[in-house]
Amino acid sequence: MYPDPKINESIKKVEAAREANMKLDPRRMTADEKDNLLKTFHPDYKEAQFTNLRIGPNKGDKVPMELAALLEAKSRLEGYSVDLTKPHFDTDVLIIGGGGAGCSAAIEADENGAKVLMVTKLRVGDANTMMAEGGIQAADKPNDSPAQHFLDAFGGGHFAAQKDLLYKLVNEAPEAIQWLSKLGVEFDKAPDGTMITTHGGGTSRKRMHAAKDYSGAEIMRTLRDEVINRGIQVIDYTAAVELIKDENGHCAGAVLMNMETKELMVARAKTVILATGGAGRLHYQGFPTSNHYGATADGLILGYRLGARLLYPDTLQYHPTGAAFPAQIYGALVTEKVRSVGAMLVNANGEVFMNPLETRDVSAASIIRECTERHNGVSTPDGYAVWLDTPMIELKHGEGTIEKRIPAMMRMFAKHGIDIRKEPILVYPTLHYQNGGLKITADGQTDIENLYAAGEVVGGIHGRNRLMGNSLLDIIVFGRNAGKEASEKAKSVTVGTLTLKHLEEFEKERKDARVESDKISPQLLPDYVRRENRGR
Ligand code: MEZ
Repeated sequence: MYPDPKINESIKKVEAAREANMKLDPRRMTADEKDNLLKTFHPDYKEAQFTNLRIGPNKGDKVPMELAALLEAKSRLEGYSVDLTKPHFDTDVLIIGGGGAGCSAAIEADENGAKVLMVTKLRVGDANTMMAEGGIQAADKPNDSPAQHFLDAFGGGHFAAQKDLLYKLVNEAPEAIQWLSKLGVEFDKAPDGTMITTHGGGTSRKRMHAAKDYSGAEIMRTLRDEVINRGIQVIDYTAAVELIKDENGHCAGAVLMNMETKELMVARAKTVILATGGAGRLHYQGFPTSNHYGATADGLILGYRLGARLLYPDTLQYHPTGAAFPAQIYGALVTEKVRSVGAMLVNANGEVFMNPLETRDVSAASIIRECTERHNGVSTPDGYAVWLDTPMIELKHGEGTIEKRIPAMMRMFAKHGIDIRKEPILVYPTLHYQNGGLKITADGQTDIENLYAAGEVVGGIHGRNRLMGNSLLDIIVFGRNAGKEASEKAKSVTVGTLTLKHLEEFEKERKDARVESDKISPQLLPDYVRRENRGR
């Protein structure tokens, strides 16, 4: 039930047009139409929202203003003297981050016989992986191939993906699904035992494997259990606040901070894996986010200060369908699977204005155009939105489909009195994913020797736009890869004398570039303090 009479008037138009709309097969946009749409309406093209970095390995490059402020900020360690001579922890592989990539890395490093320490600023499993809904891609059906998967992802990412990384992603995908299945992930299956697969935006074959619409939670649950069952050492509520080098300039550990007591500790490690996830909680351009509470770009800051380059830090993903009503779930993910199983995007007049399975950047820009330039959005208490006509799903596929295929969506809206089987839902783009991040080689190593990275903190695997289901895939493929490579490398590493000299060099660079801000980073937690209450 929607309380607002104007919203209900619009619903009547959606209902009146539903039958005719269901027969439509809206054409895909041409490449030129997409380019023009993106340039005019996608947030990545709002030049005033970006700035050029003044310091560090990406000096001169364009990044979102909020990220620049953190990349150019002071170290949290300024004013502290940290004794590096008596480390509190000594390990082969230090993993920073307890999400899907971190856990996959930990499992493989443990499997390879390494001593592993995982630290996480919240709890293991508190991560964007847990929030992923619609599925994970893998070309493992007879009508599909990794080559086809590559073409879809390369085109969807505007031909900017690092080819060697994307090649690895798609070729190792079928094995990743097998690995997860063996660990205990319950993927949706047909009565004959074959995996049920669906389309996502920009896929030419049905290759999305899902566990209903809580695929990420199912994967995260399984990985977390495996980490715990193996007895891998995990320290919760402990953030990395700086990386440490040794006298050879190699990464050799991290300074850790207990999130509650603020106590500082030193972890010495032969190799380090950054698996800190994304940045949605920086709320670029004021967008709401579908991200987990901890998504504050910490890994980008830690790696950058050590001297690791970023790739495509100017490109973000706005998921086309964030919940736009009610306010309690504003920005929460409404999985793309809702469109995969048959719902169409419809404007305030009940008109279908785009093919529902365009790629994400194109879909988001198209919704923004509908609400801004074309004035065809539904007015909501928080702005504008379009309809996702969910009742179409059961009209197309029969009663019970919604409960069976997208039960989490049904529950999320039911809590607020909206029955998505009978009523459409209001959606608007929400900040969902960071396409850019730390540059890595195919063995998972950053520019800094012995510093590896995996998961959303990495840039370049997907180019300038990621397809649905390739992120759950990348945390598994590249998480495992980093765990294997870092643990293998650790066998031949002798750590030299630990140093934080790079922080002095960074501070000097700040001064020389006249960076005057007093901001400190990594941020660690979102900044939700009301401005008017500051200082009270
Ligand atoms: O890959 C994703 O971001 C994903 C599966 C999201 C979704 O729409 O469910």
